[in-house]
Amino acid sequence: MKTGSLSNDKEALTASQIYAVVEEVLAKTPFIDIHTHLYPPAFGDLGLWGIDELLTYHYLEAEFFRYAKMSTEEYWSLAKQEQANAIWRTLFLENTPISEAARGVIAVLGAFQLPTDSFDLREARAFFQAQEIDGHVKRVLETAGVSTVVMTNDPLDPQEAPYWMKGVAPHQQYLAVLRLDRILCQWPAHWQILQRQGYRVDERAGDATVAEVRRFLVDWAARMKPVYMAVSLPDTFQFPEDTPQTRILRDAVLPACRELNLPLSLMIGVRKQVNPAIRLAGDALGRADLRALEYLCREFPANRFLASVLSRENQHELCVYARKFNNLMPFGCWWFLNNPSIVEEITRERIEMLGTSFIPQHSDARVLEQVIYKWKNTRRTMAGVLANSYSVLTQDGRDVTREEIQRDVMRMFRGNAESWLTL
Ligand code: RAT
Ligand code: ZN
Repeated sequence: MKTGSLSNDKEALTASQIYAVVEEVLAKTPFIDIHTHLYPPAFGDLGLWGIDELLTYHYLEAEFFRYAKMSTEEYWSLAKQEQANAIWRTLFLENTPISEAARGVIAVLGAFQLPTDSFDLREARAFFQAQEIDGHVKRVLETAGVSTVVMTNDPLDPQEAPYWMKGVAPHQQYLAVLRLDRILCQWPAHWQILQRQGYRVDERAGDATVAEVRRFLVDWAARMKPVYMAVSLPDTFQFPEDTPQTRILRDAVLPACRELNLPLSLMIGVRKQVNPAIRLAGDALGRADLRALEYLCREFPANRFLASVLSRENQHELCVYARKFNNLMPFGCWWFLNNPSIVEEITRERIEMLGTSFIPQHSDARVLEQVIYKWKNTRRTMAGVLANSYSVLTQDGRDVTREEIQRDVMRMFRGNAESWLTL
């Protein structure tokens, strides 16, 4: 075992100390969660929390339909509490909750000392009903070790837009993101909304329309104060093409991002609604052609791109592109990738290829309390991955200190986000 001294007088850690120090630093560092679907209390019913929302999370609905005797039609006809009861009975009592999403509910119940194997949900419901929302938000974020969550805010979402229009008060711990899915991926179905707001646009999206879309984005950015713009793209995404999507992206979104000094987040690889019968749970994934990302990074060097790719097969290429383009920041192990075995693989690969110059994870939480289990899992996986990186480094002759571990963890879970999102 090596306990060599360091030139800067900082104490070198022994091999047996490394894991505990990494674990402790991860536990004590408040993370920035750079992509969620959470809303602060001022957004009313859009903010989901509590046991019924946790149980009816679409990740669990997908698993429920694998076991349930119930048809999808019957399930969708039930009230939310009845759906939650059915999922609890099926996934937590009749089966052992060992899947990632099911174990997550157990971890949340455990965090609040609620029963994890009770026959019904009475006690859990009573607990959540008794919470005052502002205090509960604070406690949940603190328990999760998260200082700040970044939202997903689509200005064309009919439920959400009215809150922004009437000037919803900002929440210190929730940052906005201008999400572009409807504008970039469903333009023919949404251009009229811009028209109704006074922008001179049409379905064809020629030069005049694109200039108006840019004006729309700048106006909405003034309203939302987003920390980046974002879009989820299919595995078939190509750029450039002769389509409204390319024109709007190239001539409205990218210039607006440059003007406002905002990065653009590209989440690539979703195959929407392969099974519409299970609704939000019905999306799948596909391997994408990342040459589109290569083109964007190369041809638009004044833009910064955050990128997350959904297919496991695209992860290595994403790291390679990040080595070629310093205007590209890989982030997160998204959606179907957010399982310990895959997170471990991807994170090791990223460290090996990029050091600490990436953002390892986001929660993608849709229900407030999910941040507790999702970040608990990330810290647990990360501890092993990082400890291993430091151990091999010491074996190769370079000692590590607590200060270096703190610097690295800060960088990956705060600093990289702070500098990219200019927080
Ligand atoms: O992870 C999810 O909940 C997905 O349904 C999507 O919301 C995805 O994360 C996205 O942001 O499009
Ligand atoms: Zn998401």
